Amino acid sequence: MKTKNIVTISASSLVLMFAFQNCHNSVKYSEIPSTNGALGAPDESEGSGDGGNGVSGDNSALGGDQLGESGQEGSGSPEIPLIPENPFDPGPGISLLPIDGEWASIAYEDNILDASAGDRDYNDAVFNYKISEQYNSANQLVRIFFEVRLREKISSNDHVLHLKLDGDASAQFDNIKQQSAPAFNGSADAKITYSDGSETEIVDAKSKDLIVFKSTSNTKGEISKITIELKNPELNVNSAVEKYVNFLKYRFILQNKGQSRTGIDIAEVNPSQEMLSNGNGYPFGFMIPTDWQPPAEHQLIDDKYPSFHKYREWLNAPTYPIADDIFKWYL
Ligand SMILES: [Ca+2]
Ligand SMILES: [Ca+2]
Repeated sequence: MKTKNIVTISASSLVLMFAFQNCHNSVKYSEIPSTNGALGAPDESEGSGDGGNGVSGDNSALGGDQLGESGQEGSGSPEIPLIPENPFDPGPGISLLPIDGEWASIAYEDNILDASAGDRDYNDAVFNYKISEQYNSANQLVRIFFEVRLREKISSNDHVLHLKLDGDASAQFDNIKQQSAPAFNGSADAKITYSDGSETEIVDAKSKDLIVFKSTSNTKGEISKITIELKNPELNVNSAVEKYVNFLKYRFILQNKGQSRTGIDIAEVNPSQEMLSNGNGYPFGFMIPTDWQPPAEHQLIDDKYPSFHKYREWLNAPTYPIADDIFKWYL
């Protein structure tokens, strides 16, 4: 059973918009101005798991709002169909990452063969992304939508961005042994639509290599869209529709084309030493739940974000519960 941690931030005009918990009990969240709160503020009582019926009703209404808004106005969430194609979901609920109309980000330092993690400007490849999970009326996950945008690329290297759904990238990348939870149970088909209009359809996509970006050269600003159609919704039942997507299920891996047998995970999904530099403990990639502004070329991230060291130190020696400010270094 999933649970959510909701952390109230004192002395702040911002409202906590999403929170989640992974198997290590770490919590990461985003603060979005309350005026932007299309979903409304989370209820602190939510997530205890003992109020399933009430929470379900609440999310039904939520899903309807999101469908209408995004379907008619294209307000930014991935392409949630206004009339669901699945005959079993007349009143679907939607879980989002981050909130409707916003972007989250993943940022990479692209030379993982450099044990010191290079110049640590984390602008080598930066992507925005958003995820929607669509649930049917039985709270079964039926469809997942992604939009991924290349936000920045300041590197002489070219890259491929991969998405792995089964939590195991070890067959493709020699440096990745760490496994993570699969994105869903059962099988699914996928369709990827690239900015040039071309499409790739992938049958039984769960264990396959989904190429989200074929190249980061001259593709800044381009958007790839991915649709995952689950074949076994009955194996993916939540006690209630989650308001917030757990991004840890979706493993985006950057490949430096010049280092084809190595991959770079974000540290949240792969918290092992595989993704921390040997000399100083900097991660090679991380997630930010906002549209993040990376440092300038060759600017050390600590110079632009002086609190980054708190996050880095935590990655190198995780302790629980996590102090509130650890994941707020980017604000
Ligand atoms: Ca760099
Ligand atoms: Ca750079």
